[in-house]
Amino acid sequence: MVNAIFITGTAGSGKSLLTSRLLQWYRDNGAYPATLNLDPGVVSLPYEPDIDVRNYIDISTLMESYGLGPNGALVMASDMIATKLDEIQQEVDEANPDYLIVDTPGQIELFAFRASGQYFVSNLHADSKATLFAFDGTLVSSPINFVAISLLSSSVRLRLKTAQINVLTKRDLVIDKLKDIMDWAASAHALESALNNEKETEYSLLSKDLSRSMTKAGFAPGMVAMSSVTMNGLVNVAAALARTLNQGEDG
Ligand SMILES: Nc1nc2c(ncn2[C@@H]2O[C@H](COP(=O)(O)OP(=O)(O)OP(=O)(O)O)[C@@H](O)[C@H]2O)c(=O)[nH]1
Ligand SMILES: [Mg+2]
Repeated sequence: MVNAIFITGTAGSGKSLLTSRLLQWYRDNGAYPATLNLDPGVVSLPYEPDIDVRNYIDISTLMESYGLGPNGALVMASDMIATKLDEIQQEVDEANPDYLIVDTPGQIELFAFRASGQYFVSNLHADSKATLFAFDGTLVSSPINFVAISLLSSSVRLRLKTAQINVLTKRDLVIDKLKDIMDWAASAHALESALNNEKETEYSLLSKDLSRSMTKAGFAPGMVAMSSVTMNGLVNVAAALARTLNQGEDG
């Protein structure tokens, strides 16, 4: 039974550290997890990936062979991820983990919004799949920003088409705002009243319209808060994943 968990989120939101924490959490709980690094451009990781796209795609070779700059090479590398699916699938099948934790590229647009990432997520064979979207706690500084990141989360869901869990990362850094943020996530009413108090009327109106549409469309961002430093909330992330992965199985 391979459960694939795709860790997505804005750049620097804590995806890689969360990958390492989930890996440890599953190990500590007697499961057999494995990690897959899908970021061809990453230089160092807080864990030793079991499967690594960098073994198949090398940014510096692409730069030299095609005369590309670092960004061009990164785009090309991202587009090549899909072409390495068979080899990566073979490694996954050989490892046959209970949980395959997939760390995705820092630049979310290179993974979620180009064809390659979507192809990879939908064609990887796994018994159950879920996407975790990391809301960087330090970016959710206002209700308007909260809506803006929720839109990004919704748009990742539209692209990857898997069950999705929204996770507020770095909760240790936003303790003062935590209650507000969790209220916005839990209640459309709380979010609207917070938006009503914003000074930028034009933007708060737009944010309200957008959040209503997301709520209506079932994109309501239920949220789990966690910290990869204190580990507070990690158990809730694992519980949300268990629920979501099980639902995937039934459906
Ligand atoms: N205080 C605190 N810092 C965190 C937490 N999670 C991650 N960080 C820090 O945030 C920075 C980015 O973390 P990463 O795990 O590399 O984030 P990422 O999303 O993988 O980054 P990219 O792949 O480059 O987009 C690092 O300096 C981490 O140590 C957290 O829960 N609390
Ligand atoms: Mg990373």
